[in-house]
Amino acid sequence: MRSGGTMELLGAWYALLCCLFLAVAQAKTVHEKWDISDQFAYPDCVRKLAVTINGHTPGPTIRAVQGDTVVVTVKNSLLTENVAIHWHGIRQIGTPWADGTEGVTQCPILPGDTFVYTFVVDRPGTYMYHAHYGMQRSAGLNGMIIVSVPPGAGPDVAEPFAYDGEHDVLLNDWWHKSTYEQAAGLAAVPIVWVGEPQSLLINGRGRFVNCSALGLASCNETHPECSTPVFAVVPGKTYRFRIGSMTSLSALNFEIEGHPMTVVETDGHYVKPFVVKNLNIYSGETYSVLITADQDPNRNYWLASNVVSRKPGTLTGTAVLAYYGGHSSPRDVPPTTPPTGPAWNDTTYRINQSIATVAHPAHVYAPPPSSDRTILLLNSQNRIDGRTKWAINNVSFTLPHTPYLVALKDRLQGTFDPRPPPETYNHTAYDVYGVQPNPNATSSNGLYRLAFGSVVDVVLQNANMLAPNNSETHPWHLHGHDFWVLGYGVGRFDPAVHPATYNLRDPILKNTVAVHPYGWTALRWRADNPGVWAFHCHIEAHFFMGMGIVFEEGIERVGKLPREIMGCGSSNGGHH
Ligand SMILES: *[C@@H]1O[C@H](CO)[C@@H](O)[C@H](O)[C@H]1NC(C)=O
Ligand SMILES: *[C@@H]1O[C@H](CO)[C@@H](O)[C@H](O)[C@H]1NC(C)=O
Ligand SMILES: *[C@@H]1O[C@H](CO)[C@@H](O)[C@H](O)[C@H]1NC(C)=O
Ligand SMILES: *[C@@H]1O[C@H](CO)[C@@H](O)[C@H](O)[C@H]1NC(C)=O
Ligand SMILES: *[C@@H]1O[C@H](CO)[C@@H](O)[C@H](O)[C@H]1NC(C)=O
Ligand SMILES: *[C@@H]1O[C@H](CO)[C@@H](O)[C@H](O)[C@H]1NC(C)=O
Ligand SMILES: *[C@@H]1O[C@H](CO)[C@@H](O)[C@H](O)[C@H]1NC(C)=O
Ligand SMILES: *[C@@H]1O[C@H](CO)[C@@H](O)[C@H](O)[C@H]1NC(C)=O
Ligand SMILES: [Cu+2]
Repeated sequence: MRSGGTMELLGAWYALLCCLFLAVAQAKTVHEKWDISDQFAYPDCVRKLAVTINGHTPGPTIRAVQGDTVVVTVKNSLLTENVAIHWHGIRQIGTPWADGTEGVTQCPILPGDTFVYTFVVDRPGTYMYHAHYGMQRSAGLNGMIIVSVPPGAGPDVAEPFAYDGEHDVLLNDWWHKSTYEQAAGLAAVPIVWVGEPQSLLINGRGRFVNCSALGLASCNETHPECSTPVFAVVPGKTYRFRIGSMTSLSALNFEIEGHPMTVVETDGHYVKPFVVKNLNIYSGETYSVLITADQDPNRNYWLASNVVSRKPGTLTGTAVLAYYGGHSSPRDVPPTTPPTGPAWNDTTYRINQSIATVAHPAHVYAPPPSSDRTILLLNSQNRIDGRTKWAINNVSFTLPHTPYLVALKDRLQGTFDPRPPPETYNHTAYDVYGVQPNPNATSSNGLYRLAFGSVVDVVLQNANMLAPNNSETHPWHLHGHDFWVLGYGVGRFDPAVHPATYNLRDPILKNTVAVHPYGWTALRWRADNPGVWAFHCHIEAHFFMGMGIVFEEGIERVGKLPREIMGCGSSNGGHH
């Protein structure tokens, strides 16, 4: 559902109709046919070339029921650019080749080629999809995946909350420079940083200040693609807002003016409900919140998206919550100024929300009480040959030309660095608050190999950047798994002390988690999904600069690889 004009016309009963429809429909296979092309778009009223799906950015919302098979036929109609699409939050159990991660699980889809992604959505929840090739996600190739609970589901699956209607909110940030210009700048000596976004988008719409007053020739403030999204509510009803963040850079704070939100789901897992005035959401995360339309129905209210964790240089992204049945019209601009969110640098406020996010009491999946292996991952900003990079334990990640999945399964030699990364990195000597005397690092495409079925703990350790007194938030995303979030801490992680503070009682399962400034975040999961899985910072520029690693597990259990994922590097796909 793309909100905006459609919502205005269809009114509040749309959501009810939609839920009725889902309860009746029991499709076993959901087919999507996508044509990927460059199109001029006006997401913030300024014309820009965007990578679109069937002409749109964001792309269509995929709606399925738990257990359905989703088949997406992707035709790459870009003239000169490759494509790969990742299904963010879908674990791809039994289909590791459908993960859509270029260089890890597949070769890119070449211009003119068609590739079919087939996978099962095995869990209800709120998920997303996006390009996983170069910095293509930033160019607009993204959207939502909504998997609903099958009718008559048992208590282990059924939602432990009720609502009358639903709205979907995809948050994003947006730049006017092309992704090529951004990528070239990031790789330049000295670096040309992408800078703060020009606009913040809600369901693909925003507003770049007052661009016509600025005299921008490419500005069209009456273009329908940048009309303000409107979310309709009926007084007294309770709504589920499914919120996802696809930002390339920004950590966001989302608020619905005057309507406290009860957090009930994140990344497909039910949360022990807690109430917030506004919600911090990091790139790659999804949340469901409930609000009740219990305010004065004779006016409208703002939805607001604000940058946190970085000093904001972008106007608040806005949309309108429109009450039906009162004296207001969906087009009425709220009489107030949009909420500005919490102080951008109030890290404690954001850590509080992270800590409050635990499993719903009726949906606790207890983690194994101990792990077989602990991997400490130091996140640092470094230099290599004068270029600014991000490194993990002093190694900056580069993608190989042959996808690991093919290289490992088909035992292709010499396609990546066979030396495993230095996993027993000595953190004791590293001052996480200081500027490093020697910022040089190395780069590698070596990967971590996990014993199949073993339990692994990963502790992500944040640190100071190249500049003094500066540490950012990094949202880390794991492919192929959900992990238990065992704990957060500030300062240097001490393996002799901090594991005793882990939450082993009711930790939330997630696929994306924040590593707060100067802090650490501890995760645990079982390496039981045969395949090769990327684990990386979800900030597009950071992954581009090397902030990621790759895990292999159970490669010998992976079924026969489809030839379609091959054809690059040493993987010739049978074209002898
Ligand atoms: C809108 O444009 C005017 C004239 O160029 C400028 O003075 C004003 O600061 C702009 N407003 C914003 C919010 O940028
Ligand atoms: C702005 O976009 C609308 C809708 O496409 C179009 O009708 C109008 O002519 C455009 N205005 C300008 C100044 O280009
Ligand atoms: C946040 O930044 C403001 C300036 O933008 C500063 O005055 C304030 O002390 C900072 N607060 C914290 C908690 O660092
Ligand atoms: C964080 O939570 C603690 C305990 O609930 C509370 O006392 C404190 O005020 C909160 N801090 C912020 C900045 O929200
Ligand atoms: C860091 O690397 C640069 C080359 O990029 C070299 O000139 C410099 O000496 C190195 N610094 C140290 C401390 O090794
Ligand atoms: C780690 O570094 C510290 C400080 O330099 C040193 O005392 C300690 O022996 C090192 N530990 C290992 C396992 O090398
Ligand atoms: C990182 O690697 C570089 C290059 O090998 C080395 O000069 C530097 O000392 C290492 N830094 C740390 C903190 O281990
Ligand atoms: C960094 O912070 C420390 C302690 O908070 C302060 O003494 C120092 O002046 C700061 N340095 C810069 C460059 O801001
Ligand atoms: Cu990052």
